[in-house]
Amino acid sequence: MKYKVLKMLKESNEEYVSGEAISGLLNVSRTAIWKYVNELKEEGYAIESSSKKGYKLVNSVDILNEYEIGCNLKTDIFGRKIYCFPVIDSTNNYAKKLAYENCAEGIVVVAEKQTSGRGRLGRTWDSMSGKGIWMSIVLRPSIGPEDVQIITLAASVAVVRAIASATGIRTGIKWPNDIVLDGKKVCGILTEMNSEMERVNFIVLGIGINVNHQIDDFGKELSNSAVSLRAYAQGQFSSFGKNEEVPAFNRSEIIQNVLYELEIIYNKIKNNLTAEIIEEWKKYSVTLGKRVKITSRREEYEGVARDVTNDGKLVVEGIDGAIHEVVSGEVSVRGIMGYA
Ligand code: BTX
Repeated sequence: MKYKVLKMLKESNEEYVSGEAISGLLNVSRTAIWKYVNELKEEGYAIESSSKKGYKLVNSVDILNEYEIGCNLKTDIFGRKIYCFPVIDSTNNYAKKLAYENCAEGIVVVAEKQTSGRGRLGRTWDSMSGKGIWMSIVLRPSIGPEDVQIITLAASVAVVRAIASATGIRTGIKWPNDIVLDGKKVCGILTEMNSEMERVNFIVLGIGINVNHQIDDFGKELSNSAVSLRAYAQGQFSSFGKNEEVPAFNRSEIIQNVLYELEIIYNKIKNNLTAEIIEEWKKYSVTLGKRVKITSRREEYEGVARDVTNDGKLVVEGIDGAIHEVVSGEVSVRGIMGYA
């Protein structure tokens, strides 16, 4: 009901709407409307109240909730049910819980802040409040566990496209799961699965995008390796030092675009069009052709990243000339000359 009130206020285009009109249309008391308006204010909406004229929504620049994400969503399945939290341990954990409870494919979990955001291989993901997109989506593809790698690569292509269409910023992909800008990480993707020998039960696709951070928001540890879309747009990392003020990006709009692009690319996977996805992935790659160091539990070697197979493995030519096909699950890849 709260969001029905919000919808009416938005539709009035910054004109006052009387409490009477809202309560008449929604069939609830004026006291209840007053309560909903207060809840909306707590979520960050600027709503002016006048005892004579009613309520007026002044602005709502970058607020994350089910309504903002859902209202312009162009998908059929992805994000049709959205859970939004002000704080959560990890959106991947909650999405996994829903998946175990048999939730439908395409359910999305979003949080303003994560207290235990996770990266790959036990690493942590810094997920400060109100600045980024910390989201997870439940997938139930009919593929075998050996084919899951393609999901991560496809998701990176979708994120690159979504960021470009929402903000105009062109990002690159570092195999397997990072989206980068000027050699710094702007987004990480964590694909976790639950499977049997032959088939995948579900996948939780976690996506973390740094959106509106200022350079100082990243602590000492990350200040050289992380970037946000806004900090990049402001030129905070540019050697030209332009440092312009750029308004905050609308995170809901970016999420809508991510879900839209993900659904398109996921349908390609379902229709066995993975070669197309890999072709596009290669266009955005910042890894191919670069010297890399591969570290796994068993071995460590250097070489040149030559190609990506149609099932998403990185083909590395070792310095001894041996060709390796690398699966992302257990390795860390480091660019030797810069961030590849
Ligand atoms: P990753 O293991 O490739 O990257 C983790 C590494 O990246 C960390 O060790 C740190 O050096 C660096 N890092 C940590 N936080 C940030 C940040 N905000 N920006 C840039 N660099 C950072 C990448 O793993 C996968 C991350 C997925 C995050 C999403 S958020 C929603 C979902 N829930 C959850 O718990 N994880 C995923």
